[in-house]
Amino acid sequence: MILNFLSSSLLLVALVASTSGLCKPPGEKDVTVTLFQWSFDAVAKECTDFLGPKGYGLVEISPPQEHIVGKSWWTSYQPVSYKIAGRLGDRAAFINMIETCHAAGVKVIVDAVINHMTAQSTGVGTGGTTFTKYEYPDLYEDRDFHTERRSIGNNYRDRHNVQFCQLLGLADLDTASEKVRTTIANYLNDLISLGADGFRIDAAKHIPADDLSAIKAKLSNPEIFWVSEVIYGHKEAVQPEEYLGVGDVDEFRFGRALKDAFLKKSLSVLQTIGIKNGMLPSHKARTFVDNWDTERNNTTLTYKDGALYALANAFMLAWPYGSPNVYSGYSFSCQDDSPPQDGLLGDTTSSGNWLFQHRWRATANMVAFRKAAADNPVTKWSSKNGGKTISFGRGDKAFIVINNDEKPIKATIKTSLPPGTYCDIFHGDITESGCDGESFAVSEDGRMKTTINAHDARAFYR
Ligand code: ARE
Repeated sequence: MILNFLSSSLLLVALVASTSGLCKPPGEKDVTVTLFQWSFDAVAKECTDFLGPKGYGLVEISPPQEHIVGKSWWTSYQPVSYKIAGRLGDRAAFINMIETCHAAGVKVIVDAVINHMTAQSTGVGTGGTTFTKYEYPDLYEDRDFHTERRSIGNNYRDRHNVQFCQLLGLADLDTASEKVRTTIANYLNDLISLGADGFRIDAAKHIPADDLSAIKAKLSNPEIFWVSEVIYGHKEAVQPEEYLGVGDVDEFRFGRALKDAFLKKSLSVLQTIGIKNGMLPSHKARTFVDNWDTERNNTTLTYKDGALYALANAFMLAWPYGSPNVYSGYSFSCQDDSPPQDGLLGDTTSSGNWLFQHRWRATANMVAFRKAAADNPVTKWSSKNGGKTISFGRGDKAFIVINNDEKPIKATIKTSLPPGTYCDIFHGDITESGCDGESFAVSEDGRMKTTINAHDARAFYR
């Protein structure tokens, strides 16, 4: 029994080690933050004030291009032209954001909406461009769109339907066409010329992977970081794995599995998450607890789950699978609620409904934990209390204990850390004068005595 346990632990450690640290986003820091619908000016300020100092490596921004006019956030997913002229800021603000973020050591990933244009029969975009659903001046005309002009609806089991019909009724670009490919590549090349470090490809599932490869091959930097949004669906015709040849892929199963584990209160299943359950290979997977779609469709935990949400983010950042993307959005009561833009533009300390999840102390400090853990494998995994309390180390560099029980737990834990005193960064910061929270001692034999509150954690690194 003990031998069995030991050999399965060793196998797990070997698997984690072999699937991590191969080919990550650009730069040595792999944690992204998505600042959903933040203005370029606000992103720039955040890069300097917070993201750089806290060690975030990349920031993903919402679509920058001209889009349909309207209050809801999702207007930015209906492009009218590829001018940088949406609600987030103009070209000058975009350039300033990239320069400022780069100076702070933060790379910029742009959300690229290239599967479709709008669903409106006619209109004038945020940048003043007049369009009809199938005519966009200097970009596209009727023949550049797929001719089956019906909606995909809910039929995701038919590949043709998914890739040649219209997502949500949006005019679907014919990405097999050389002209369309070149037009899209020109847009992405323009962003690269302004300093963009990578792209999130919106609705990638609806563009054949070969078409995306052909577009990527036309880029001035065909090796640029690229992550395809391909939502996993059981028995669907188009699967995320098809897109691994183009770049990284968003792993939606990860966030769903976290929700399942934290709500069912047994975290023991997390011992193999990303490893044994058919998820994408670690070096190609982008992980996240939620994004703007999943927080609205209840498939993942969200800010509304409070402590559980913070614990899930901590687990994601501590676990050596994929490249984590911390989501940061705003509170909403209706799905379509528009972003509280004005509050953020004027002053990033005023909040409106902005949530600043990436600034939550525990989450922000876990970015440094991840950096310290580097490529060290999982060690000293333990699941106790009926799976409600787990702990694990990342070699002798970092250690975390998560208690998802309704009540506090007092424990003497065998850690992976060398003897010494460690600051609990889940609650405190390491400052120049030391730890401004609680510190705990690790004895000669690696044990630590501590109490972990209900739905809480303690985390340490060196
Ligand atoms: C809005 C209105 C619609 C209207 C449309 C056109 O809400 O009622 O028909 O405009 O007038 C976002 C919003 C949409 C919005 C759209 C355009 O979420 O509500 O539509 O912008 O303004 C599929 C795709 C996946 C996509 C999701 C939403 O595969 O790529 O649908 N996600 C991205 C973005 C979204 C964005 C778009 C794409 C469009 O992240 O924010 O839409 O650019 C299963 C399948 C999934 C499928 C999912 C939902 O899980 O596996 O593949 O996701 O169902 O249908």
